[in-house]
Amino acid sequence: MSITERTYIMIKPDGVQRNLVGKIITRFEERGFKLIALKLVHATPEHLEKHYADLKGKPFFPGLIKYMAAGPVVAMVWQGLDSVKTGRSMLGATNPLQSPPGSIRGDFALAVGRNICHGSDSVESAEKEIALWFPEGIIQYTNAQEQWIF
Ligand code: RTP
Repeated sequence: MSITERTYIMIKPDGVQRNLVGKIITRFEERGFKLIALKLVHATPEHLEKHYADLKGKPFFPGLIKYMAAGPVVAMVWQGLDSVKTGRSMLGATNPLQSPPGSIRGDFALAVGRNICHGSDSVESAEKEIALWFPEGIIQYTNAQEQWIF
């Protein structure tokens, strides 16, 4: 666990179209994470199949790719202490009905196939996902106070 741990967080097409981008970003900002990359991307099915390669073969896979390709997503990298695990707990469970109030899915979503956001499930997945979604690399910047405020 380190203060420079990075996670890949993505607001899915339904989250974008339901105008939840600001609310989701605010939660990560207010928790204390640092935004180090962000862009709006309308991903191709081929790109999404790479992102979800581990799920190929699942019965919901074709529907998942169609859903994720239906509109732009917000691709983001957030940095901070235990960002991968904490990011997942902020999102809630995969099935929003099992997500507690206070989590993003628990507050804003109902269905597993429309769960508005994605978060990396391990540091290794985060590294792969960041490389897939930000092949151009990430801009580095320093907050003067970041060493003691988090
Ligand atoms: P994500 O990758 O999107 O953060 O989700 P996750 O790790 O919590 O869940 P995962 O098992 O990796 O599933 C990826 C996404 O596939 C959709 N899904 N649909 N039974 C279903 O219809 C079903 N199961 C999963 C969800 O959009 C899930 O987030």
